[in-house]
Amino acid sequence: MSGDQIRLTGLRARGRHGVLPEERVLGQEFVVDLVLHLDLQAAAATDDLAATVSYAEVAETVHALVTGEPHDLIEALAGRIGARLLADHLPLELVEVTVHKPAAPIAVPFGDVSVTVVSRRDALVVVALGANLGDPAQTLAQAERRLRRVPGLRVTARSGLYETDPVGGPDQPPYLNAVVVGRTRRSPAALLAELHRIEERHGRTREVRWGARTLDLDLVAYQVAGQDVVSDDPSLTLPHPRAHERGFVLVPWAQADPDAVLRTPAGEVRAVAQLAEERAADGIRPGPDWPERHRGGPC
Ligand code: PH2
Ligand code: MG
Ligand code: MG
Repeated sequence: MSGDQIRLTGLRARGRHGVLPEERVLGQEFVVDLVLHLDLQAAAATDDLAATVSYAEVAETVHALVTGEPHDLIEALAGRIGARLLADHLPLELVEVTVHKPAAPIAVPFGDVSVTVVSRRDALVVVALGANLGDPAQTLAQAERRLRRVPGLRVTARSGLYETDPVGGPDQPPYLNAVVVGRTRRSPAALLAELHRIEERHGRTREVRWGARTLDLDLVAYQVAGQDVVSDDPSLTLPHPRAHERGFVLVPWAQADPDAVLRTPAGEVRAVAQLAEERAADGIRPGPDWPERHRGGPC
């Protein structure tokens, strides 16, 4: 974790949480403290609210949950708050929610009682790799190793390498394509920045649209609890707006994750394996094996 955090403490509201019937009727004060873990480097550098999470919005969400539907346990309230904050605010990676119940029905004198529940994001992420300049097999293998080293990303599967006819753009050599699937606590924006860093390390410059490139890493899908996160942000459209029609993404993706689903731009949720089958004839051929790690030196 980056170590960056936003702390919001002493949020007070009346609620009716508790096991005893009188707690449901009368209500009492609850106090919430939050530690929100997220990468704040972009917000610190750009002074842009869109790069972080608004603590005012967070406070309103928490207030609504404390004053809303009652739970028996403050553990349940804390867990609910954590889950809602992660769902509503993509930059959040981990949330520590402490709920205090200073007027709890305890028969002996006490100072305070509180619980802390830690909720982590665990999104499914799909990255498409492509290259058609230099030594594409070595490049993709090295990119895949670099993906494995991205903090907060756990690679769970990779496809084989596929040789594919170029789609769109100027006249250019065939591509090697592959797909890597993983789980992550990082936000889509933070992951995209990591992908750009890996592209840059391979000499990638952003020039001709759909033109030849040493390495292209696309964030194709980011799914939470089995559902695609949808983003219309022009710097990161999710799911990738053309993934559903690109054989060079669908065929390797279906191989890496035969149960994958994808929300199309029309809003339909489709099985990736089925979409892949419809595109399998679009100039997609099994490519070479993944190269072994190059150890260098004479043999
Ligand atoms: N990427 C493109 C454009 N066209 N064609 C193939 N076969 N493979 C690619 O990865 C690819 C493409 C833009 O990123
Ligand atoms: Mg691309
Ligand atoms: Mg790209």
